[in-house]
This record gives sequence, structure tokens and C-alpha cells, in this order.
Amino acid sequence: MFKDNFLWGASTSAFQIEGAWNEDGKGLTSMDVRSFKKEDQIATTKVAMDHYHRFKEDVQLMKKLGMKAYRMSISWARIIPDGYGKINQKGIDFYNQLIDELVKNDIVPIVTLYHFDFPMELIKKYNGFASRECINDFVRYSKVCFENFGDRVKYWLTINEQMVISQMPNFQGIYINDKHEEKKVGWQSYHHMCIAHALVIKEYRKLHLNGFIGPVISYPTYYPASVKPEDVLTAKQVEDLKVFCLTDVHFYGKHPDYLIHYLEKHDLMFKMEEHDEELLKNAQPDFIALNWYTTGIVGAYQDGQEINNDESALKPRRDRNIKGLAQFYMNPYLEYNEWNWNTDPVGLHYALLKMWERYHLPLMIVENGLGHRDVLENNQVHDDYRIKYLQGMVKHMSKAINDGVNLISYCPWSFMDVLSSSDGIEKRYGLVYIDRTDFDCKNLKRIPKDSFYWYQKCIQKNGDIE
Ligand code: BGP
Repeated sequence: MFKDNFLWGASTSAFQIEGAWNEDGKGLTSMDVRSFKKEDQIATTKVAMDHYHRFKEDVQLMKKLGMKAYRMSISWARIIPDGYGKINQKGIDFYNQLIDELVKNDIVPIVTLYHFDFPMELIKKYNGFASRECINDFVRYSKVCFENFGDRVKYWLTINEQMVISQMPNFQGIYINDKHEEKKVGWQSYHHMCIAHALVIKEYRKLHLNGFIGPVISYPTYYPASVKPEDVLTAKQVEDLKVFCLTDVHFYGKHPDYLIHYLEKHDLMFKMEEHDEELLKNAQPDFIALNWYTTGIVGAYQDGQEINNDESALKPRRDRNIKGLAQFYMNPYLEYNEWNWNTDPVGLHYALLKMWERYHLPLMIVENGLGHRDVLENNQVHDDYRIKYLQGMVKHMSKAINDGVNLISYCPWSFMDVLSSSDGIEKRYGLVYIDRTDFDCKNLKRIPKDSFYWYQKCIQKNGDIE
């Protein structure tokens, strides 16, 4: 059963919807550059969903949906165009208007400080988070946000999917050809982000703003490929290295030994300075926010040989293998979408229990959804597949709550169709359809899908749905 004050919401991020990429003083970001590189294949950040100019209309749709909360992000380069210098009042004004509009409509803003779009000037200046200098600039930018919006924003999310962006440096704007060097730089920036996250939390506490702050964790959840002890152990190790090493450092204020051991063994260990351990301490978050989409299957690495016995006649997924550690497989019991993400509501129940048992911190789901090539027919989108997905997730969140998990919010990805982080507009997740294609902005009309009306009822009934 969901509590009466449960935060039913939906999610987006700045670069995926705002457009106006160079308007009103905004600086260039890593996600602008990344999308421009693929300009002949996908839609770019230039117009995106034009939310920058249509935010009032969008908030009215949120209200119509009955949203109690809206998970959004602020673009660092709109607030401080080069990332470190002068503050851009027009950027502050835009987010002030948006936040006011939300509050006026009784929608609680849940705001991410850094969701993939990193100011490119900081790459030029010192290679972004690969450099320690970035820590101070991120803390300063966060403080500007707290001071300007902290009177109305009570939920702050620090860094979106730190593990993903540190393993894919080009998301941060860092391009390196050598694979090993790329990994090394990735882990170094991971460490700097851990310190930045801790210092931002401490800064927030100093301001006594009477709100809550925490990280956003991408939480792929892993099942062992068989009951073979080596597979069971590997599934645990992979989950530790992809998820729990980060939540552990946030919670305990120290990098866990299993991470240090793994990085040293593979010549990937980051540099730490004398006082770093001190800096990481005493910055416990108020909650853990999760981006949760799918489950994976992992078995022990067997020199590239797939498991081949009756129990594990599993289809391999070579794209994910971690040499020397793990091999990945498809789950024959689950349905997969075109991009190989499965639908596993039971997996969500399992994941919530695991995260809750490990830390006993309140949990928020700030992303969860199904990507699909939706079709607009007679001004309608019949996305029954998405309704089925959401229905399963709501049912299993409710079960997890009954099992004692303190889950306080659910924000499906995404409120409206957005630019996918890699695949343009046609991989749609929204509850609201945006009438545009990758190469034609058309009229950008907002059209609620069938899932919008289903979710509207779900919110009205506080999750008590069939
Ligand atoms: C998460 C990101 C989101 C969003 C989502 C879907 O990792 O935080 O920004 O993009 O994944 O992924 P994609 O857009 O690649 O389908």
C-alpha cells in the first residue's frame, strides 16, 4: 500500500527536452557536442522538445495528469555558461519561472544538478572531471542552485548515473582513443565525482534549507546464470562493481576494499590525495534515488566459452562481457524490446528489497520506463505495451512496500517523449507523445498517449490499480 503522501511523478532531463541550446547565454555542453556528431542520424539538442519555450503548456499537462512531483534537471551551462565564471541571470530566470510554475500547480520539483550535460569549456580548461579542479567548480555551481532555488526545491539529486558517465567518458565530453587509457580516466573522474558529491552534500547542509539530498544511481540488477557457485559469486561481484561500490562510498564515506582490489589488479586505480578519505566522510545522503529499468544475467568468465549445459541453455550477450570476470546472457523468461532491455517487474521488487536491506535509507524511483517506436494514429497513441509495463512495476512496488521498503516516490521515464541519450527521438518513452521525428520538427504538438490516461487513474487511486 502506498502512503497518502507518496510522490507520484514523472521524469525528464534538461538536454533531452529543452532545446534552445545556445539561447539566452547558455554555454555548449557535452551532450550538445555528442548529438551534433550524429546529426545525420538522429535529432539533436538544438530544438529537442522545445520545452524551453513551451514549459507553461507542459506544466499544465503535468497538472492534468495529476502529478504530485516532477523530476527534472538544471543545465549547468545555462546557469554558468563556461562552468566556472560568470553567472547567467537569464538561466536563473528560466529555472525560477519553471519552478514557480510547478509550485503554483502543487507539483513538487525533484531537481538533478548534473544529468549528463557537462559544460564544454571545462573540458577545454582542464578535461572536466578527469581533473580535481572540477570538484570546486561543481560545488560552486551547486551552491548557486541551492541559493537561488533552495527555498522552493526540497529534493535535490546530485549526479545522475555517475557510474555510467564515468565508464563512458564521452558522455562527459572527454574523447580518448586508447581503451585502457579511457577506462583509467573514467575511474579517475569517478573518484573526483565521489568527492564532489560529498562536498555538495556538506555545502547543502550548511545552508539549512530544510530539504533532502541524495545521489541518482543506475541500478542494473543481476541474476546468476546458473546455481553453479562461480556464477552466483560472479553475479554478486558484477553488481558490486556496477552499483554497490558507489552507494557504499556514499553511505560509508569510504571506497570499499573490493573496488580498490579490482582496480589495482587491472591497473585502473585512481590517484587519491592525502585528505581525500577525510573529504568523503560524513556526507551521508538522505535517500537513494534509483534509475531502474532492467535485470541482467551473469555467469563466470570462461575464456569466451559460453556456458553450455542443460541448466543454462542461455543466449549469450557478448556486447556486455567483462573479460576475465563475467559473461552476460539473455533471460529466456522475459520479453525484450528492440534495444534489448527486458521487462521484469519482479526484478524491481527484488532490487528494492536488496537496496533497502543494505542501507535502510528511503528510496525514490526517479526513472523507470519502456522505450518503443510508438505510432501516432488519428491523433492517438495506443501504447498498451507501456501500460502493461507500468502496471507490473506499480504492482511490484506495492509488494515491496508491504515487505517493509520505504519507497517514497515513483517517477517513470519519461513525462514526454525526449531525445534518447544515444538513439534520437524514435526510441520513445513518454506518457505524452511529441509530434516530431528525427529530422522534421513538425509542430511539436503534445499528445497524451493511452498510458497518460492509465497513469492518471493510477495516481487518482493512489496505486490501487489492476
Ligand atoms: C538513463 C538516463 C536517461 C535516459 C534513460 C533511457 O540512463 O538517465 O537520461 O536517457 O536512461 O536511456 P536511453 O535514452 O539511452 O534509451
